[in-house]
Amino acid sequence: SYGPALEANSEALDWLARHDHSFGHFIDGSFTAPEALFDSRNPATGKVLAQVSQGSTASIDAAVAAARRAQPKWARLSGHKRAQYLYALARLVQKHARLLAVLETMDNGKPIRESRDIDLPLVARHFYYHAGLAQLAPAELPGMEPLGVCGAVIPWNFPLLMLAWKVAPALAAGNTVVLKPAEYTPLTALLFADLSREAGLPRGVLNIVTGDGDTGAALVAHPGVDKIAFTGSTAVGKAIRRATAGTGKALTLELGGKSPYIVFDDADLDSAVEGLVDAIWFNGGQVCCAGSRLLVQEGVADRFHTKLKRRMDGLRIGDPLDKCIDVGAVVDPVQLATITRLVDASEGDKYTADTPVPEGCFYPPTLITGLSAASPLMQEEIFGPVLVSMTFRTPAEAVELANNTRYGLAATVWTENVNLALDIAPKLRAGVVWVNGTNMFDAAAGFGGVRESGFGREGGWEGLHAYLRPKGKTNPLKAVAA
Ligand code: TXE
Repeated sequence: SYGPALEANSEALDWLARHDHSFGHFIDGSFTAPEALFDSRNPATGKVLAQVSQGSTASIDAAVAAARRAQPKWARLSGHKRAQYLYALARLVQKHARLLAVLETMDNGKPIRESRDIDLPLVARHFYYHAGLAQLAPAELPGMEPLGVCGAVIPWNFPLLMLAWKVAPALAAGNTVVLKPAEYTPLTALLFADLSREAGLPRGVLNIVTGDGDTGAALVAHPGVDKIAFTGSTAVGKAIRRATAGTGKALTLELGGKSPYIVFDDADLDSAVEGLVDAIWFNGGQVCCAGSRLLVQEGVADRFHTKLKRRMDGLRIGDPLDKCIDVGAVVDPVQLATITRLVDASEGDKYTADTPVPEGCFYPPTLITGLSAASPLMQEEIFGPVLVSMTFRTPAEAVELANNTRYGLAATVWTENVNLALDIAPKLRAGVVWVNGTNMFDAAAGFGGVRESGFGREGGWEGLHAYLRPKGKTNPLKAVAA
């Protein structure tokens, strides 16, 4: 299957070659000389795609300084003018969608079907939507001003989409940005930097500094940063909250999850199985809101598990550039080792999909049953293609089990009984509840968690509010008195 895949690759390989497979940071509108290079690999092949720079405190200083210089002028532009830049970015994402999708798949290991049909369209949609908000905001939100310089620290599971979630609203609201991509997947952000030049984005408005957690920590600690937007692990999110406590920095956190997927006995079981494939095997389960905890009503549990196993056996795992592949590579051997360790340590009954698994950084779709509600795999994020399952008897028990973790990102409910769905949805502690469907995203719908899944919303007007602050110009009491 590598034949056509390699051909599809050539545009991405050309782009890497144009940069000599070696990248500095993108600061003040151009790439800096590379510093302290480290490898970015294709997890499916283990091959080095390019080398990128480990950002030092000095590079963060330079990026923040550039963002500070650019911010007042960017904020003074009319919303209409800022929208023109965001529309230009959206159109360039569409124009280069194939190149971006292939590069994303090569850097991350996700199936090309997903990067091409899901990630890239959502990225473009995010920029289009926020171009609209940029135009409307001055009239709709009078008296609001941008925060200033926003630092964005993003994860590797949706590298370009997470960039879009942070960059589009920040720029729409009149902020400038310093973005730190994840160390496993920096390449599409660097390609996006190239596109931002093509769009004519004024220099300093978007800056990208690559590197690991130390680079992220330097950005978080920088006194010239007014807000941090973070998506990643709960542990790092908590560390960032501690690091920003006692400063005036604004903060939004989108963290981990152990989202319940609840199937009632009256559900359309075949559709619920299909939904579950999306919930836990989309992006190999490396999704913050993955429906990783199946709760299935006792009466249909055996039937549902049988159907599910049959469907698991049909999943095709392998070369992510092959259009027929359902499950690609795990992002990095470190993550693969974590998944393996967690599953091997678990006492449950394990079912492994009866499907060929290539050598290398791949993990088979796995179902684990027979765990207690308190067991580590029921409580903690695995972030891999591993589903845990429990049964329940009553709706009340389903709600209790669903809420029995420290997280609260998403929840999914399958039932043909609309009254039941409407009754339990408000009782589920989650930022979003999907009914008879799953993984439904749109730029207009604010996404985010409760409890240890974080706070703040991304998308919609509420997402824009996270990049603005009110500035009182008149005393409303006086205005009333007059
Ligand atoms: O995440 P990290 P990792 C979860 C998932 C996964 C686990 C570990 O369970 O198995 O986290 O993944 C930067 N200050 N999620 O280690 O470390 C880092 O460089 C500032 C869920 O990759 O949280 C990267 O850019 N920044 C999640 C980003 O934080 C720091 C997606 C995320 O990396 C930093 C990813 C620090 N001290 C992992 N330390 C989701 N919610 O979708 C690291 N970083």
